[in-house]
Amino acid sequence: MAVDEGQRALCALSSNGLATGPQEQATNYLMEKITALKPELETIVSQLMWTPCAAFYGETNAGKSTLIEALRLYFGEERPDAGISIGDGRSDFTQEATYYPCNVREHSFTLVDVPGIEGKESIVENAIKGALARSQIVFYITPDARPPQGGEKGQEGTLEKLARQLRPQAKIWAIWNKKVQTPRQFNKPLLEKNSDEWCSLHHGQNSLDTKMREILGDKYQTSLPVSARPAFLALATHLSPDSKLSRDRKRFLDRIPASEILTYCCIDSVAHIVLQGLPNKIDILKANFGKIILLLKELSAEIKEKLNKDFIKVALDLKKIIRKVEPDLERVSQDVKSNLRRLIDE
Ligand SMILES: Nc1nc2c(ncn2[C@@H]2O[C@H](COP(=O)(O)OP(=O)(O)OP(=O)(O)O)[C@@H](O)[C@H]2O)c(=O)[nH]1
Ligand SMILES: [Mg+2]
Repeated sequence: MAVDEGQRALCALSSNGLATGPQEQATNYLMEKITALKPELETIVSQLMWTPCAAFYGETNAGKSTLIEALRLYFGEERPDAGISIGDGRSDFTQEATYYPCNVREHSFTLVDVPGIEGKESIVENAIKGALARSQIVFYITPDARPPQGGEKGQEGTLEKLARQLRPQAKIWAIWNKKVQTPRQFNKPLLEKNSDEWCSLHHGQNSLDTKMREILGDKYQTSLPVSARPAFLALATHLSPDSKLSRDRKRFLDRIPASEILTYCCIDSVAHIVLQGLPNKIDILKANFGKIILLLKELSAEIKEKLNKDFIKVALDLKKIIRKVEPDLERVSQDVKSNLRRLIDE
């Protein structure tokens, strides 16, 4: 690896007889730093996400997995196991974050199924944290149009939990997943203006929008309605014929054409946010380079401070060494860059 070359360059310097006394100490110090840099860089690079992520986050049973299943089909993925991640109503069904890579035309991104926030804290907390840290968009999915409850007497309620877990996030939307049960419900729009649900989502001090904006500030965008299960059923053309999902699909499609179901369920609006709202590859590249450069800048500041403190007397001599090492460091940095580019291209 490129950093090894840097080490070799410094070794060569000391064996050249250039570095003696404090110079040798300085060289040793630099070598130590470069050796320590290697695993740190490797850890950072291994944690970087190269495709943008949209996380589906919220209470257990809200319909996160169902909505992701619907979106994957909407984005053109044909799978024999469609519907497999949908829970059966037991709580804590999904305990690990699951990452689903998607490709839509030139656009590559990942949909992240985050464990339910009411799952056993010790089991799911880290998985939730990791998934949110990687995502540039978060959808908070809720089956209830009313805002989440705050805790009583200093206890953490759902609202406080959201405020805590969503803090480092970029953009957040709330999605009200209306659990439509029968095709008869299609007689009315999914969300009627000025209906009780509409007011719960959008109107007044106690609306979901107001409460979410209070805890999340400008990162919060708005709330929108979907109905995940009928959308999934309309899109799932390859279900095994004797499954419950298949019977449910028939129940809806016997009454309403698939295209109408999809329009009613508002799956378009979520797909649009994913496609338009995620950063492009260049932005992701910039952000990832930024993280690496930050580490290098911190290291360089540390070295500078140490030089000023301990090696100022031999600074002039050191300058000579640095001039000699410069081309090697330049090569190391070029190699790191090209290795990273190769990683991204893979
Ligand atoms: N009727 C109806 N049921 C739905 C809808 N969306 C989800 N469900 C049902 O709600 C249950 C839970 O859905 P999931 O998608 O597994 O919920 P989840 O948010 O992933 O839950 P966890 O994985 O436990 O966090 C399943 O039985 C779904 O079929 C909907 O739009 N209408
Ligand atoms: Mg789930």
